[in-house]
Amino acid sequence: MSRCFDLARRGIGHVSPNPPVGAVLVYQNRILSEGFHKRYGGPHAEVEAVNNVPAEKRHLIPLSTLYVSLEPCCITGKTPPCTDLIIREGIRDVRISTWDPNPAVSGTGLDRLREKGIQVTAGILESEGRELIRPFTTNIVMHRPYILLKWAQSRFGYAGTTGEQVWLSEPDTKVWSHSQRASADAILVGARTIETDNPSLTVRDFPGRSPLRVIYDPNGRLHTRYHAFNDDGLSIYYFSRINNPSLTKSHIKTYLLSPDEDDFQQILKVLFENRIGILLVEGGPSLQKKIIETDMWDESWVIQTQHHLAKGIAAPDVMGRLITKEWVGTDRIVGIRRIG
Ligand code: AOF
Ligand code: ZN
Repeated sequence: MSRCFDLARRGIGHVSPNPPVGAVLVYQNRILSEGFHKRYGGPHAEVEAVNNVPAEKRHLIPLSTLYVSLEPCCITGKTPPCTDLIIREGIRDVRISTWDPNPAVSGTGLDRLREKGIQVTAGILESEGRELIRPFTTNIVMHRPYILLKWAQSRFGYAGTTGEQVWLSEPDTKVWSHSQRASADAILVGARTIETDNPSLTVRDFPGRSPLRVIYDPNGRLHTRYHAFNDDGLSIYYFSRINNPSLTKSHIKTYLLSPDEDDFQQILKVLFENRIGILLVEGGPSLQKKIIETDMWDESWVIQTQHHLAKGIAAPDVMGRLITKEWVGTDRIVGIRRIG
């Protein structure tokens, strides 16, 4: 099962808003084949594992045990049900980590297998299996993207100064930041961050795809000369309360925010409808503080630097459960999860 998790992780950054899933076929305590869900809309892990069995060993499939990190699906989505494949291949022993939170599958996938007399074992390394699909579970249950907040702060808790870019973290931390960008489907920043930092919001220092860019400019101040609006083939979603004529470009999708509903809620709704499973909010501090106040976040990643900045804009303050602490040079990166 641990191997299934390792395989599943290779899909992170490519499968959302589907869950990352890994599968291993084992014959007489040896791995016969492996597979993982590689891209959204692509074959599921079980299909990959079965397809990866060499032709001369296909007769061993019915004698093998299938390990999967997630309950096999029993629905026709973009791909056919994995339960049908398992039954067709004559596999008699299926072991999973955790059930699928998708209400269309949840428990029914396992029932389908059991009805056919297949031996099913569930709950292997379950907490790790559940952890792996956490963003997917939030998407399915809460009908919104999984929300990550990230900021850097000085040793005195300041995030920057008004109207002027201050680089707080170590150069090596940029690699970590870009790896985090690569695992998100979209990245959101407010207008002030665009004006102050003029970020590109792409993944450059890490191998991976760049997320879709989401720009929140309630008062319609921005223009297309900022890097974030570059036409580099990636979608850009622009949210504003007013129509901004300087941003009418074919590669920019503009959404007018209604005064009747909270701006962030409206943004989340549009993003979720557009299959954004993981949203990274990189700034600025006032947008992040607002999000924290409304409790609409899942994880905060704080880069605690040694920078001496002692005035300016206070970094957000967040309460939650500490999940990780890691060092990049003299920067300490702290991951905090919202409780509840
Ligand atoms: C599995 N194995 O590797 C994954 C599963 O649209 P589809 O056909 O890709 O189906 C998506 C649903 O399938 C998704 O919502 C989740 O319930 C399940 N994901 N299931 O058996 C896999 N990725
Ligand atoms: Zn499936």
